Amino acid sequence: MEEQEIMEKVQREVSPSRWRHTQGVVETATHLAERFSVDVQTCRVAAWIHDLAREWPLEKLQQYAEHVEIPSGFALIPVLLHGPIAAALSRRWFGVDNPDVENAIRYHTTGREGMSKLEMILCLADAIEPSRSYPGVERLRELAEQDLVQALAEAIDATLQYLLARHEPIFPLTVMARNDLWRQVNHRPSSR
Ligand code: DGI
Ligand code: FE
Ligand code: FE
Repeated sequence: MEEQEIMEKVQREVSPSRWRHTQGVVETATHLAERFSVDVQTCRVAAWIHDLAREWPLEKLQQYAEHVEIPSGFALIPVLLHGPIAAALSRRWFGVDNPDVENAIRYHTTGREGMSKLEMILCLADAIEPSRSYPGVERLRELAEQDLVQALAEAIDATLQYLLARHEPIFPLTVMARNDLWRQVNHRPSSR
């Protein structure tokens, strides 16, 4: 399906403010894809679709969840369901046939171990797109120009701090993603 058609279909599923967020994620993901040599068109498609189901009522999410593959444990934290559902719809509604796109959408809220560059870009773009505003986002935007892995590691730390401060449950994949990214940052050959 053409990008234009994907956009129009997604826009029908979300509120105006969520649509502005989605446009921001596409813009930021495009920039990061160019910066870090990932296919721009693939990134844009993943970004358009990522929050398609973000505002669906819980009953609708749970109904769809019965018919699509949901990673283990996601159903315990309902806000995580919109990723795997949008991932499944990327194929069913839009004919996307790309496991990397599906994984990027599926895991965009949590991250996971062994993320591809596309997965990292979507997750980071989601956190730093222009309409996001939270303590530290400016530093993340600057760091994102230099270092995709460290910027995402710090973005996930910020999410974890936010969740801890609110005594929210922490999903284990988020912790595993975080540890994996910091391991990569700390085990890189130094440039000295
Ligand atoms: O869909 P968005 O709002 O653009 O952003 P998102 O998909 O990254 O995150 C949606 C929400 O999920 C956000 O408020 C943070 C929350 N979240 C992310 N990881 C976890 C989590 N919530 C819980 N309880 N546990 C997690 O591990
Ligand atoms: Fe989301
Ligand atoms: Fe989002």
